[in-house]
Amino acid sequence: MEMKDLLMELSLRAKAKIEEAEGPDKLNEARIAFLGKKGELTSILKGMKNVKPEDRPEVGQLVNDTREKIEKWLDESRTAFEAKIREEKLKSEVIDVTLPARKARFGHRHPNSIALDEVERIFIGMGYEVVEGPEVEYADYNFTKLNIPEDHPARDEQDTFFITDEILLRSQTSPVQARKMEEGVLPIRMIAPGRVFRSDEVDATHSPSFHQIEGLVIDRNITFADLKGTLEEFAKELFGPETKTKFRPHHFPFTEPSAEVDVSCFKCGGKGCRFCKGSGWIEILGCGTVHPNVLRMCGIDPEEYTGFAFGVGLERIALLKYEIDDMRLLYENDIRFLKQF
Ligand code: 2U9
Repeated sequence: MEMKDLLMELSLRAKAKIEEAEGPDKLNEARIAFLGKKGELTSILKGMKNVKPEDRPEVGQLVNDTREKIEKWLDESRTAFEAKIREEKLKSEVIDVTLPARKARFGHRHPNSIALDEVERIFIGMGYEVVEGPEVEYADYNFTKLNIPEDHPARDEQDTFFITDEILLRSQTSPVQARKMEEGVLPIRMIAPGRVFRSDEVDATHSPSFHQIEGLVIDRNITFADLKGTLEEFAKELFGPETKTKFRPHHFPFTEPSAEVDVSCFKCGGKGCRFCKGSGWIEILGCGTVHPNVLRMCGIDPEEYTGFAFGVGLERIALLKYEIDDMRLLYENDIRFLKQF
């Protein structure tokens, strides 16, 4: 066959092959078969030596035209496949914006966190700062500086988790206040919330690890009256404006005089109910005027400065506020329980 006819026949076959290709892979096979190094067009070119020299420019041109033609068909077909693939991808990714949205699942705040936020809000409103400190403490800060002497039962290994003779897991957040007093910047108006540890068996009202919020105010001329006014205001904000408070004499090593504070039952208003065990009162915290020994040991002159302090159990507040009857519920983190707050 003449070269011209060979090329014509080749381009017809190439066109048919390209048209029937089902995808980019088949197109590539066609490209290799017709235009590749060992492809048909190359082998036709090898036949150029048999073409008469005067015909070579024309045949050469024809070879080039054929190559360009086949390349053009391949390109067109590849572009069409790409468009088709893009279109299918778009179709598969279509989002129906009219569908109702899936409901997002939110986490829940722990009752302890809600109660702590509430207490912090109240004291920040009265000008207090919130201060935190280490959970691993020196016995010196946890006991000695707080006027708890060597032979005090609170120091007993049965009550406190000792790490060494001098280092322990704090049994109260008071060391945070002792550290603050030692900094020597007065006056002080602070609360110290945090985790504390006591070697207690777990039951409905006890746990080896719980949380306290302690407060401390140090300034000139601070009296028990300031303490009473502050805690009455706190009780009203936390349990409602009708809440009454009762200060019962008590004893703590770090305060003198000391008191325990009861609030009128916010469930029955003080008449007596199951919630307050018929008494009309609920105990919520301990407090007192800071013992002069504590001031002295923390570098403050008790002749010039006085202060008051108080301590509340965070879990106790959470249990009361949400009428939960077992502290263990606060630690189990059962989502069915937490969901309710
Ligand atoms: C300094 C001086 C005095 C902190 C105080 C209480 C009374 C108290 C208990 C309540 C229930 C602890 O959570 S509980 O078990 N606390 O009754 N705490 S006065 O007095 C301080 C603290 C720091 C420097």
